[in-house]
Amino acid sequence: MKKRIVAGMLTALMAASMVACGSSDTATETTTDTTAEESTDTAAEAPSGDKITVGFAQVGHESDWRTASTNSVQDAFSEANGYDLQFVDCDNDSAKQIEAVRQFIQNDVDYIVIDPIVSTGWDTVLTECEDAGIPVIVIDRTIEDSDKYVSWVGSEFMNEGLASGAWLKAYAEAKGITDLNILVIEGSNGSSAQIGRTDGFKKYADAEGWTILDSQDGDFTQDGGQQVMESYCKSYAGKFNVVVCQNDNEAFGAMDAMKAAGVSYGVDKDVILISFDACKAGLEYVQSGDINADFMCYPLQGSYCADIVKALQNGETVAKQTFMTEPWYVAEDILKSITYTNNAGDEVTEDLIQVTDAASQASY
Ligand code: GZL
Repeated sequence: MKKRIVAGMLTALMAASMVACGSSDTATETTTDTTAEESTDTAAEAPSGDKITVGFAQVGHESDWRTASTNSVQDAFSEANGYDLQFVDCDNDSAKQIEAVRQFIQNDVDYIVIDPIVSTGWDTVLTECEDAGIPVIVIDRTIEDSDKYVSWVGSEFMNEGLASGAWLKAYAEAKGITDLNILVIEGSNGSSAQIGRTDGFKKYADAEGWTILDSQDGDFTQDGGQQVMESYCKSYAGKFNVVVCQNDNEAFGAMDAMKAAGVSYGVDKDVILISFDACKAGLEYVQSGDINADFMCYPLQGSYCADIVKALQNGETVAKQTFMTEPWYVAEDILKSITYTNNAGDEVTEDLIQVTDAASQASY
């Protein structure tokens, strides 16, 4: 017998979960680090032995981060754990992603998981999910134009951007660099990761009077990072001393382009190189001094997602938001921590982790 939450119950459940979120301690801050073992207890109690069917509409396959995210969700919703996972790689195509969700509704799945390529355009299809009585869980990126989902698990992207600005300010002061001329390679336009990292970093650039020479979309891919950086090396030759890549794969491409153009990057080189994600290969470049700082975005959200499904199966309310707690990695030990006002308006001091073998090999 399928355990279904009919539309009315789903609405009540969402209202309850929102009420639960009203109290200060339910927006659970989940401590994660690259050595953390994901919870293995993700086996579901499917009623009368039925598999629980889950439809997962994933952004695409653009980066190391995405591969780790996909593997995490597929491992959590495995057949051995009692699930029938319907997986769609939406290839960074928003129309395809909406179509995949509608197909899940047609397939009458028990739950839908979405990592939204972009933050808007969601309310219509989420209303269709609600009308069909299918709970939606959102992971990683955020949806800004609808709250018709029962829970979201992901990162505070604005804080990633703010932390990168706070670090650059402190690092430049420590190195005696006063004139910062910055090139930014953004992530996929309209994604909450791109929006938060851009806006957070720009808050510092505006406050400190830094010059952002250009900021173009590299689509979170290595090819994208390389193409944008090749163009930058021609247009801004000799004029820049900082490159900010909004994920590691863009940084890998940017490094290839700068090397070909004879521009050195990394510790005590022509260009300070900043990245996000802190995947294994990214941290190896931090350890070698090619990337000066890498701001982690934690991708292994599969087990958190499965825990939410288990709670819903048991009729429990779930937190509306679960934030990943993410470390910041650096190549040198000249700074121990950074202090900044985060997106919640709190002044926070966060440690900086100088990358060692242990950290780089433990990452995803
Ligand atoms: C961020 C995630 C981003 C990563 C990129 O949470 O959505 O998309 O930073 C990935 O590597 O492509």
